[in-house]
Amino acid sequence: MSEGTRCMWMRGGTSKGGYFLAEDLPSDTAARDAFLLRAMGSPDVRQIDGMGGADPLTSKVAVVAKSAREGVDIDYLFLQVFVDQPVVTDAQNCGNILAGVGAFAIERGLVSARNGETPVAIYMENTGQIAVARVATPGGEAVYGGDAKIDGVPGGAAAVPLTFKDTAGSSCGALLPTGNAADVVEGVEVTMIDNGMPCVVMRASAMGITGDEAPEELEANAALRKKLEAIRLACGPMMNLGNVTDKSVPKMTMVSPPTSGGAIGTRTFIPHRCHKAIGVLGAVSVATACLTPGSPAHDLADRGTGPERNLSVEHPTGEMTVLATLDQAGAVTEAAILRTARKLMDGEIYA
Ligand code: NQM
Repeated sequence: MSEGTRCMWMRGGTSKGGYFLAEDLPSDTAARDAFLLRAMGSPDVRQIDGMGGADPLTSKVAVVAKSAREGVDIDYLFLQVFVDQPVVTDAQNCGNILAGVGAFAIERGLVSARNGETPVAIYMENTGQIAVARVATPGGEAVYGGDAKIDGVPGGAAAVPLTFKDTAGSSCGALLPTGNAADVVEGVEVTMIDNGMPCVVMRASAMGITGDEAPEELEANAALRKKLEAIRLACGPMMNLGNVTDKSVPKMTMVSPPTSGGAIGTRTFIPHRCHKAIGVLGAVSVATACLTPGSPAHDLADRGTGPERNLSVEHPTGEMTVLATLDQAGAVTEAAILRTARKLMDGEIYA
């Protein structure tokens, strides 16, 4: 029998995936990626021969190691394992899977927990930036149960507040990689923006939809998908991302007026499936577009006032609130988001 590899399966926010210590995975990238494809059961739309859930949101991996960086506890590399293609990519970050990383590091003994709550400083290798996750640790142990609720996940769990600083230009080199708040691409006005996640933001009305449609209806709209992909492929090089044909960025967010008392309505393709909610850093980038004068999102959004803004980003299964801190010039300097996470399985995987 082949040997198993130690891993933990966790829900992080509205995503789910395998959490590994870097030392438990092959150090050679090609061997690691081949292993992860087998572990998830990719490429196969059903991922029947692996752990993946046949959705990009459940085909994710966190690779975690103790950090040698000053003031940082752990290093976190996010890997997206494509469902239907033999591709494993580190070209994007993931703020949802991030929500489980602190507890995982405590469980594996990389971080000593305090009694009460433990702040874990996490270096996000994909983008070279730092996030802080506050993990509930009563009695010095990571706990998952609690009353915090996030839309897109049934029931309650322990709160995991996440704080991001200085995420502008994480992958594109600048918050607005073209230097403009708005450009016209394929005849559609868009904002190309990166405040932690490269996103193309456009009005739903400009794409011929209301923005209230269910993800399944949008995925069944072949004309919409074709138009979105044409815009995405054109935006990739303009965002310093190169040819994005086989990349999971940029994300494509169509915005509309809020319908449930929030700041903005969203429907996001990530990039070929419609997200049932919205990504964490995706929401931070879209909220930042709402705060950027000249963006097609700006005038649609209920933006509030003052140096601290609570921007409720509506999505197909509810909302995600981005708490944005602005400097005097109106630039977003810090963003905080509430997530939860849950340990589902700890054991060995055979791949
Ligand atoms: O934007 C999905 C998710 C994500 C990414 C995606 C994420 C983020 O919901 O930080 O969390 O956009 O591929 O997990």
